[in-house]
Amino acid sequence: MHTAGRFDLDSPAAEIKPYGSGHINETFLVTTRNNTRYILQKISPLLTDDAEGLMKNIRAITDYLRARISDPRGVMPLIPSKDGRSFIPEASGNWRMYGFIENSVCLLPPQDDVIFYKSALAFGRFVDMLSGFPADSLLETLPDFHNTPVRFEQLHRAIRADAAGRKASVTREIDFLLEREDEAGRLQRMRDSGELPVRVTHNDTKLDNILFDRDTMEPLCVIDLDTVMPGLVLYDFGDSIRSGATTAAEDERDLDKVSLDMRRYQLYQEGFAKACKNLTPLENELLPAGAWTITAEQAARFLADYLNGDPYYHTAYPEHNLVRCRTQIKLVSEMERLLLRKDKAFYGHPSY
Ligand code: ADP
Ligand code: GN1
Ligand code: MG
Repeated sequence: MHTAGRFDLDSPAAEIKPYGSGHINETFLVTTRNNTRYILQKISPLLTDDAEGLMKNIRAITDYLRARISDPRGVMPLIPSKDGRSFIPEASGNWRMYGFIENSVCLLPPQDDVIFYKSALAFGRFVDMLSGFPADSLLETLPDFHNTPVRFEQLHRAIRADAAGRKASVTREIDFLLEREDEAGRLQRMRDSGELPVRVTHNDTKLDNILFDRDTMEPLCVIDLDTVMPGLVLYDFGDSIRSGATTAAEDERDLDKVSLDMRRYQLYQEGFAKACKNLTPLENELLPAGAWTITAEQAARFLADYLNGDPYYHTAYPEHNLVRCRTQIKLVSEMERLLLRKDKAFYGHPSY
């Protein structure tokens, strides 16, 4: 029997086909004989081997949200296995099932300004709504996911190992990032010292992790909950800016096309602060630093994966991760020019 048949579907699966464009998990659209649709996912083994803990977090978060959101399409509907489990471990990996949120669309950035503003409201509301959720009851299933110093340590390790023999071709990118390593660790140090509050955050706030209503184009549901963990709200803000307030795709080859769209930046900031009502003055002040930090971190993650021979991110061609790293580096430069130029700490860095 196919894995899909082991879940509690309304009737047997009639069709199963690959779906979506995520970088990590494998996603399939399942249509049953009754024409009901479901989303089947194989959780990447590189994400975590604690699928039990991961699914426990997702169950707790979705139950909490369901008690507060009246729209049944507003929360990811987990479908248990026939024997009542939240995932099925198989030799091929750990599988889970969600109900398909019908009449919804998933939009890839860059989109228009109105959509982007609405995504700020949706992600801001998500953090705001979870502010009453006990953060320490969540398992840290992906330890150090946005611990930027650890991400740079992983880059150092990848450089030392040079497993794919690619180091010599990326010295410029390595130098650019390592010059910024110390500054990139600043927010994590402020988290460690207690200056910045730890909240329940989404940690992967790309536009394509929101489903919009196809008719009204209003945000319906925040999806991709694997990374919901205790974290800094600045990274949630920043990841949306990194991925959505940019003028080009994450894997654009022509760097002249890659810049920071300041109008988008301001719109997002406005929407996010409106929806996430209790940002502290320090958090408000550090929003630009959040955008810069996660973009530098993402560049380091793509570069480390490239140096390691691309084990983590799905790639379509051999230099895909390097191309992605370069767009992030260009954005880091643009952020230094447009967002942080008054901050002395960033003077003197060569631009890209
Ligand atoms: P990844 O971690 O690989 O990004 P996601 O959980 O974001 O995986 O899912 C991949 C894609 O599948 C999404 O971009 C979205 O288009 C679609 N998707 C996921 N869950 C649902 C759902 N419950 N209903 C409708 N579409 C969904
Ligand atoms: C991954 O799974 P997806 O495509 O939503 C990654 C994010 C990165 C992003 C870069 C679990 O997101 O952290 O920012 O790629 N997710 C995980 O596009 O590593
Ligand atoms: Mg996703």
